[in-house]
Formats: sequence, C-alpha cells, structure tokens
Amino acid sequence: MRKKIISFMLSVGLFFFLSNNAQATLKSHKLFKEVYPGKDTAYYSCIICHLGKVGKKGEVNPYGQSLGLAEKENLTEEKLKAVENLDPDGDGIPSGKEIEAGTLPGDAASVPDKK
Ligand SMILES: [Ca+2]
Repeated sequence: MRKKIISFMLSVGLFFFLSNNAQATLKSHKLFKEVYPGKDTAYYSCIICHLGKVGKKGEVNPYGQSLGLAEKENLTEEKLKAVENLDPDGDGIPSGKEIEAGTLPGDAASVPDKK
C-alpha cells in the first residue's frame, strides 16, 4: 500500500513538472509567431529552437542556446531581437536573415539558397 502511495505521489509530481515545461515551451512558440508573423504554417515548428520535432525544454539547437533556452530562461521579444545579428549555427547567415528567408537559424544545413 505504501509503495502505491509513493508511486502515485511521484506520478503527480512528474505530471506537474512536465506540464510546466510544456506550457513554457508553448508560450515561447506563441511569442515566436507573434514576433515573426506571416510565415508558412510549417515553419512554426519546434525545430526552430529545439533538437527534436517535439520540443523539450533544455534540448535545444544552437539558435535555442543563443536565446538562453538551454538554461531554461523565459523567452522574450528582446532576446529574439538581440540574436538576429548572430549566427549560432555557423552557416554564415545571421539568424534574422534566416528567419526572414524561412530557413532554420539553428541548423547549418538549412540556408536560404537550399531550403
Ligand atoms: Ca541555418
């Protein structure tokens, strides 16, 4: 019985931990769309900032790292604007230009001339 109670408490804790992370990620996603509107819907994907297709907080690509998402900081419009002139994926194109062109600022294989 005691094991079941402990197991239940851990499940409840894990649920709240995961839903907090998911909410923060969704908030960042919404902000990105607001700051950079008018893109193709497919562009607004987790892979803009994250390594996987399902964005997990902490598992971020170089662009996500430049935004401080690896340190689990909250995303702000100021942070998005502040990294527009940086090239975190090292492909020679600044993040702002990549977003304008619809390529991935955290993936060196995605550049404006080969989308
Ligand atoms: Ca790129």
